Amino acid sequence: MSRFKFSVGPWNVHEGADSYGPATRSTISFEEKVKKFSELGFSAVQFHDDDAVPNMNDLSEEEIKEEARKVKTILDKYNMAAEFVAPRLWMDPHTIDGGFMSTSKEDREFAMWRAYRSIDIARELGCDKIVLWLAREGTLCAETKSPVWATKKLIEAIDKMLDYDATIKILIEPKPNEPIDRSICGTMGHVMGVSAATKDPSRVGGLLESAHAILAGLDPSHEIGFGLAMGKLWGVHLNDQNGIKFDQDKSFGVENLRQAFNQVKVLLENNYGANGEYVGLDVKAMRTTTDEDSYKHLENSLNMVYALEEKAARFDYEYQKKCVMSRDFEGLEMYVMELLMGLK
Ligand code: XUL
Ligand code: MN
Repeated sequence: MSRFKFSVGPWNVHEGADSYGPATRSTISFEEKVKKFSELGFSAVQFHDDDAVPNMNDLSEEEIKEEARKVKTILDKYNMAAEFVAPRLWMDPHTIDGGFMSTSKEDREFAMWRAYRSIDIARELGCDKIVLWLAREGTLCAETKSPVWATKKLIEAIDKMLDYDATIKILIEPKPNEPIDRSICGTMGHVMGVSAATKDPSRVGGLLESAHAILAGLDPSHEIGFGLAMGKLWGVHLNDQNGIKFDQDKSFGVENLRQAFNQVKVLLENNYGANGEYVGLDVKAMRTTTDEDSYKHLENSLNMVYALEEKAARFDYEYQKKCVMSRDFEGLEMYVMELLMGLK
């Protein structure tokens, strides 16, 4: 039995299209995905605003809420919660140069409209978390905007969201790059700095994705640990990433087992989930994956977490203490490797 509750987004079961090629799998309906997620052992769904309400730009505020209520009915049918809503600002023609930090005032206003609507949708779905993955919020051409101005615009935008709803929580999901060149809020440290600068830091925290930390050249378990130490790790996206290249969203633990083990270990040691936080799996199937295997990467990732929870439960803290006292770090390192290889 896992100590965690798991969540997943509809985008984690996708058709396989990427920048270099078209789809390789057929489309699965939202309801079918939710049904399968629940069968696999997930207890919550994550949403972008337009995952819940497609074509929302064409709808009135009331119509958007009405559509969201229909989605809530589907969630209820399968006994699934909604974890968060994230405004998908990077796909829209209004946000070609970013959203909250766009150089266009009109586009910044559009970004706020989507943020407010995301809060409305979250409320209809019964959740109090908004995730900001700040895609396109930065510079492609460094001289186009001041990083000082852009950082302040982000803080301003978050303050407006906090004003709009007195109990909503904002989780920034930091990423150092992709699809833009230089981002404004690249690590958990940045997230904590931005949080502290808002009008209510107690409602602004972070969601750490393993791959994003790796893209920043950092160890995800330390990013997780930093967020936990600040009491502000309110979500995680576990996955894996083979080095500093394009965003891969690989199944959890398949590239770096020791790093994956340490993520699970630090979450367990700090009782992550005690306040209702979920372990999200932001993983994507490979393009070569067939229709029949559309969910295999999710099953594999769940099984990796379960297996690593078992390994963490068997971790010998007495031996660890002994090794640390005698500075036998070589011994401790080999112990971890043997534990992970099944030799212990
Ligand atoms: C992008 C990413 C997103 C966010 C949600 O790298 O991780 O899927 O998790 O917007
Ligand atoms: Mn993510």
